[in-house]
Amino acid sequence: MALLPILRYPDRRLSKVAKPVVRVDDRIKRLVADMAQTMYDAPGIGLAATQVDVHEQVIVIDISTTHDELHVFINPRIVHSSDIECEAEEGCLSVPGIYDRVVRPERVTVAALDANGEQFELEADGLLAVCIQHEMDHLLGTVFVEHLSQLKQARIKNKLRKLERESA
Ligand code: K1U
Ligand code: ZN
Repeated sequence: MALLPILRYPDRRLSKVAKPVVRVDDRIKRLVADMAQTMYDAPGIGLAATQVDVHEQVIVIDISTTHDELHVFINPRIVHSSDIECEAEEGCLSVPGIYDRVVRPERVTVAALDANGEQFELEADGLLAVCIQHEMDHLLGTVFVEHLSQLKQARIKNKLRKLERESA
């Protein structure tokens, strides 16, 4: 297994749209294992392949505190979203140190392939639903800060550029 470098917003590669996985083969299984290790190491509760510069539809999520409830979603599709929405605080490993509130459907049902290429469906609410939608946005080339106002986005970009200059 390997730790993969995570792209930082506003890297333009975060805007790429991921392609469907054609076959869940050894390459994809290795990618899943590396993404899980990278997520746990960060630490985070989710990671999309886009964030590690792989533009294929792969997501890993584990919202447990024990790191033993890994969800793998390959070629995920939202098959149902609730009309009721809720606002929750989000963070992102590609936007370190920035947290803000985003409004999304409260409950989603997602259909996907698992790490063995088997089809499954999962109904989620709470943090898992937020995280699934956040990671699926990454596969479409959207970072959560793009749900915020233009003013907030400009402030976040300035803050991250300043931090990058200071650490260079
Ligand atoms: O970068 C990512 O997409 C991962 C992101 C997932 C996420 C978090 C919160 C709301 C929506 C999506 C993170 O994991 S940010 C880090 C984080 O939230 C966290 C880190 C350690 C322990 C618990 C949470
Ligand atoms: Zn993210």
